[in-house]
Amino acid sequence: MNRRTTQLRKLLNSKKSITIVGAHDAISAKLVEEAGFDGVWVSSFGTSAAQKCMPDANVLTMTESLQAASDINQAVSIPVIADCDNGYGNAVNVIRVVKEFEKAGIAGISIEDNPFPKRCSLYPGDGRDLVSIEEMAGRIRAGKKAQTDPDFFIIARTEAFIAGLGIEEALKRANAYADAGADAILIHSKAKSADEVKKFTTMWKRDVPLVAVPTKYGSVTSDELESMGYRIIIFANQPLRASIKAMQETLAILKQKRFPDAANDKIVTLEEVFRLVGQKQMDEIQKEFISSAEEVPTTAVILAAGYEKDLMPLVADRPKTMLEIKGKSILERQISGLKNSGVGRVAVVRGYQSQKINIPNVQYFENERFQDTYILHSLFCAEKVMEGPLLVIYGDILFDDSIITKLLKAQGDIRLVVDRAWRDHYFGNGNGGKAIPKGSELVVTSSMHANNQRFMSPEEPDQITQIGLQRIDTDKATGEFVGIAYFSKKGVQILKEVYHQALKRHASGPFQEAGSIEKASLADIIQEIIDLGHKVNSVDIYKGWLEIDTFEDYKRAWEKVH
Ligand code: SPV
Ligand code: MG
Repeated sequence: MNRRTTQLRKLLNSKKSITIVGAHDAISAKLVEEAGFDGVWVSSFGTSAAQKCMPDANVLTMTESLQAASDINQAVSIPVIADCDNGYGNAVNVIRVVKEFEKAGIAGISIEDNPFPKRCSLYPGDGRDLVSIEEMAGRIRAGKKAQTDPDFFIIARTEAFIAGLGIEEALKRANAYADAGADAILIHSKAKSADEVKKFTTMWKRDVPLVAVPTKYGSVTSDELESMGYRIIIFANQPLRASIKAMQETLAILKQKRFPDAANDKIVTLEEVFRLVGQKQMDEIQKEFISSAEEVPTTAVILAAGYEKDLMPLVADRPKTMLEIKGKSILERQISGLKNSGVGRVAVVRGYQSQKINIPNVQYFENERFQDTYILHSLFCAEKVMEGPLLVIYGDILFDDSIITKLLKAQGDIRLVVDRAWRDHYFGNGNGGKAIPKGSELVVTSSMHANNQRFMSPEEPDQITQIGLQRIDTDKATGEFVGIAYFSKKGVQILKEVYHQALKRHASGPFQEAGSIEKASLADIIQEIIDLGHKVNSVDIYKGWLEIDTFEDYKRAWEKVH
């Protein structure tokens, strides 16, 4: 594993100097990384301001600072150096700091010789008391002893110049901290020019690297500091100040103009935020690991508009979907099965005896022309709720809940439930020669022989190449579409596009096997979708469903259902 500590060491060994930039939160750290800097400085000035809107004076606890540093560390892959102020106390505190920050994967920390609580080095006011050299050296020794990763990097920072103690004191302190084991010495200065920090380098005779923070003497370049001998250069707070300015300007525009778009040229697009936070990667994770992620808000549209005279007098006073089997209608059974399988919303398209369908918590659509139209037209009466993921279910079938679970878990943007046992059902077990009911929709799939033997692995989704009845030679058919279909978001888009194109192209004349588009079945549009080159997958079942087309079917349902 490439530890950030080791990364930092390697970087320092490979370059004359590195420039790291202050971040105040995770997203600013990400921007520092994207801008191409060598590392991130977790500025106590920045995190105090941005996270808590508080002064930089040890007001934030060690735990809060650790949390900020850890968030920042996780947002980037470059090394992070955390500004740990004075170590939040004495050597005892520093030991805990080292353990915690090391555990969080931070590459290194900086500890300064301010007392606790500290006061930001840049705040107005001359002079300050520092802790004794021995006290600070003790913090560094304790920290170095506490680290378990040999590459963990501890910067000792002296505030000798900030306190107005002069170069002799600065050198004395720097030497003592180097002796204590510091990996680098930060010479802080708030002089208006770089002369002070430059002078220091001329008197520094050791090979312990030096660190500079050119905030107040900000006209000096990294290259100039490097040539003076500085190895780590920290631009400590410019991103924080940039964001404050940008927010102030944007807010002023919003206040004045009173509409959000007025600020558009001052702000990044939403897509830029999506990109920075890794929305695409999240979607990929969902696709890879959460098989049902897309299905969470699935809508089911149940098609129950039709009138079938073959079922008279059973359907004299109610639509077929309201036929009761052992005290519960087909529709009630369907809805409870769908809810059990996690389907979020159920819509029913009504037509014949519409007023008889009134189950609560269901959204209703009317196919007022149910007598002149067929299933496809009914489906598009519910177009408003067809956004995907979508289940389309015929209102006259009974099915095991497990079929829906299997369908939702399967692959592909368009999936049809196909009964592979259809041949047995119509021709086997002494049923030989029984006619295939006229509404049956048979399918041919790419990987099945007519004898129902697969020649592809069962894990591969099997594709439907043909669906219908007239066009399919019963000898070639490999299954029967049971009247349950699934469309992903993309699948719904395809369905809608193909349907609306077909409405225009086939305004008159036949459409697939149907006499007209208005009389088209779901199978007709599916065939059109296949003909246009889209994939439609078969989700195989072996029985587990019943269609109520005749009085015989209804009787059988009574026998089978409990
Ligand atoms: C910080 O960025 O928090 C620093 C540098 O410690 S300074 O603000 O200059 O003290
Ligand atoms: Mg600080």
